[in-house]
Amino acid sequence: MSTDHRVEQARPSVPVSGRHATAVAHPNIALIKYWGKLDEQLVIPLVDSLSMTLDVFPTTTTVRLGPAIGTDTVTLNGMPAAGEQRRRVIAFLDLVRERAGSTEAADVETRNSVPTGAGLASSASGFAALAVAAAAAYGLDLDRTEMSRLARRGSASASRSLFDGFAICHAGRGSGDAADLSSYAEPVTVPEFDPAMVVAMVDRAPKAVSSRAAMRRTVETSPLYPAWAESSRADLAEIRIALERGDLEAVGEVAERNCLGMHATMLAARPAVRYLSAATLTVLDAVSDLRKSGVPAYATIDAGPNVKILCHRTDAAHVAETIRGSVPGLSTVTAGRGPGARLRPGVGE
Ligand code: 2P0
Repeated sequence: MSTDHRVEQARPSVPVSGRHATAVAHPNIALIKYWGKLDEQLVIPLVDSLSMTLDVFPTTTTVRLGPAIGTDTVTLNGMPAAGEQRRRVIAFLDLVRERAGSTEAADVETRNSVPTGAGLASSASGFAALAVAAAAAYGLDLDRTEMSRLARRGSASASRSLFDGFAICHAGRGSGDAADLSSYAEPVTVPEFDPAMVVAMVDRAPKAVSSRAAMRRTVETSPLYPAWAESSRADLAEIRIALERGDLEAVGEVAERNCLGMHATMLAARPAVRYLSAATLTVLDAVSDLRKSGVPAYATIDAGPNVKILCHRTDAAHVAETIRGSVPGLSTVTAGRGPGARLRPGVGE
């Protein structure tokens, strides 16, 4: 991937006046997980991660500026945002304003089509959309690498939602500005690899422990964390080779073990962080049974009980039906590889 190409991707695709802009971003699901921070303040991961951006559950965010807006307002799905959600959005706007040399307040309106905070990557699509919309509204002209660094400051996983299909987010090295510069996302170009991801909606409720608090506790107290972080490096090297070969079975095996290892680190934290529910384990059994019956299907689970199952597109309907049959009332959504965050054409002119 040449630098030129990344720069070209980065330019806003529509003229922007700097007064308001709307962006759309999709969640991404990590096949090699990010868990643990080198720097809490700058939101810098301790480990590399690799993800697939989905083509479902978009977040749409509009950022408006203007003399009539005296103070920042944040609306999420039509309701005023409060508490930590509001604080994180305003902190992000402050960062954009500082870079743009602006003191103007903003009106931020976000619509998530996925349950917020349920381990379905709403913060990834949320901060990717906010980064693209806020940068355009405040007139920041960033290339995709810079934009991914900016989105990372909202939520590290958001840096990966800037890109179509597969993306890697680099862990930080060093400290301060050097660490900030070293941690960004970039695309992993694998045009031949086009799997399905079946999302099993085990529970739509927001998680009891935020991923931010959970990863802090894991790094600080889990004796298993260093071993997982080390093994994750080997997993990343292996999955990149498997992706290039378009080998779904090898990709799935590495992704599943990387995820289960991450959850093992959390279970060993003190006190334990457990996102896996009884229904999660039932779905894992169903995925294992699918494999025994000759269907390649592999699970990955984030900071919540929901399970995402990687499989061939041609098997997706069968996989989804089998998974729905494993837990009463469970619904599924089948995703493919999706687009990176973009300004919505025709808005912001
Ligand atoms: C990931 N997760 O790689 C991992 C796997 C959840 C499990 O990124 O603190 O919301 O805002 O950087 O990005 C969830 O953490 O955390 C996450 P912050 P984020 O997708």
